[in-house]
Amino acid sequence: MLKFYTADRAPNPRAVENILAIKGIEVETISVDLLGGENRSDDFATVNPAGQLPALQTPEGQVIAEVAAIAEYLEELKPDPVLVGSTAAERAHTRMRMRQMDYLVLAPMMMGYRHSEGAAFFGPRMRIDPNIGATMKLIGHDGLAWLETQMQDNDFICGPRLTYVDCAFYPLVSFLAKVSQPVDADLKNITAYMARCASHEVLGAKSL
Ligand SMILES: N[C@@H](CCC(=O)N[C@@H](CS)C(=O)NCC(=O)O)C(=O)O
Repeated sequence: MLKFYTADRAPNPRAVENILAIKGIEVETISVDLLGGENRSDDFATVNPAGQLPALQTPEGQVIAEVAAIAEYLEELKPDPVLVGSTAAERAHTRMRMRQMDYLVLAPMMMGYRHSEGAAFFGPRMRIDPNIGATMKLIGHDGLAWLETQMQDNDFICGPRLTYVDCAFYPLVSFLAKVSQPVDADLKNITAYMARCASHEVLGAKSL
């Protein structure tokens, strides 16, 4: 059976939880104490040397980290319902959007949080510089403003299709909205999209 290393109320693990629930894949769940720093322990480094969650261990013993890599693996394991794409073009579109979200929105917003409100928590875990928090937030906001232009008439980030990009984007942006960077109400398409995800039976099932 797959082993899923996760933590309660953590947005990146929640992305994989969403994918597992939508695809109906059963896993053995192993809870890691993220707040207490268990994910940064020597013991956990033998599971995921990057020291982060989520991580998924295959029945053969390989550990896969990174939401996008886990999503692609799960899609090959159980293609239905489709969360990457049914054609080469759809799959390319999903991968393009995930890279764009990571680079333009999610990483800068996360850095904005870590280097400001999250500085005391993350300080012992990684290099923190309070001088860059505000700029990272602005860069993340610029990314969201660009995404706004791409969301006109689109239900989801890849247009009409719900994909793993939504499974990852929604928990991270709603967590960051709560603790650090609320989504600007002027971003009407994104505001409507966030409400759509909140009412989705899986994505909106548990809050962070
Ligand atoms: N790019 C990674 C991000 C993983 C990540 O940032 N995980 C957070 C939990 S939401 C974490 O482990 N934070 C605790 C830490 O870094 O010590 C992915 O896609 O999985």
